[in-house]
Amino acid sequence: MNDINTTTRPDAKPKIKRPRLYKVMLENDDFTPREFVVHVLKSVFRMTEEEAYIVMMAAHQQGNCVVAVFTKDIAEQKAKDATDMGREAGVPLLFTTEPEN
Ligand code: TYC
Repeated sequence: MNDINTTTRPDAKPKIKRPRLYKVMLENDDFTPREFVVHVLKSVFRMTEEEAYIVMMAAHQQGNCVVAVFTKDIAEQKAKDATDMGREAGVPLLFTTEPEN
């Protein structure tokens, strides 16, 4: 089977689909200091201080907040790296992933 179906069927639909995207969610907790959450968001998700503060406060007030959206592998790696920074600092900071729609 040829990989580009338009070679033999010029009117065929292209078969390349966008990968499913995954949200990285920041979960609130009662123990992690606000400044530490901001530090992790800046470090792992390359946010500015202002962006990180807004996301941290949204999670603090709502219970959780979407941090960013990535392909599955990147979302899972970033959620792990960010959660590990909390664990290494002895706080229960948690980032999770979930498919978008
Ligand atoms: N709720 C924490 C506090 O009051 C701060 C915090 C915000 C922790 C967001 C986690 O995802 C979080 N110290």
